[in-house]
Amino acid sequence: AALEKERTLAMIKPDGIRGNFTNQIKRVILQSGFVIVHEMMFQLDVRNVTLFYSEHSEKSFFPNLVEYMTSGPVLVMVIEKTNAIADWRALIGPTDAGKAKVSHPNSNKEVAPINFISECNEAENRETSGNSCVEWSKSIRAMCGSNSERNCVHGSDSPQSAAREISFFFGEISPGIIKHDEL
Ligand code: DGI
Repeated sequence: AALEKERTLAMIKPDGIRGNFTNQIKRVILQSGFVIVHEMMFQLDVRNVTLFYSEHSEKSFFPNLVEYMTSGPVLVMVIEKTNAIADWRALIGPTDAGKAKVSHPNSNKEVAPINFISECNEAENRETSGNSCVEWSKSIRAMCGSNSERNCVHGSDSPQSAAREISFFFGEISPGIIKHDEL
């Protein structure tokens, strides 16, 4: 079972698209052993964001989250490899991109692909996933994110959310069309 391939949802959020980080992020994805199974750009609207982030809809930051997520197109990808869900979460780094940047003031540095990081001995500022380890300073959010509000990428956090989020964008809908009533 440990060798079974897994799929997860990866998204480049509007700040990542605007900042021209798409190619760098996709290169890291491929160099880290993922296959990009589907990809599509979407312009989300308020209803899409409210459904996608329904667990946050009562939070004080929700209006900001909606404004951010609707501020431009997003690139949504289904990516696949063994341990994809945890490995992609490790690769993107912490929700608060500001934390990731603490030891990484240069936001344009290259991100290290997950398989190339073999040492990770520090107790803090790192994310481990199985045998893989990503230093936050080399994470994708360190490269292209700003803070906990604008963190440039998304990744499903569990098998349940991966299934829900993949079908949100790619299940039972015509490509490129989000039918609000059916989500
Ligand atoms: O799964 P993550 O994206 O790492 O984190 P999450 O599910 O806790 O939050 C989803 C998004 O909501 C996150 O990427 C940005 C936004 N968010 C989370 N916590 C805060 C936040 N936005 C603001 N302004 N303040 C927060 O504390």
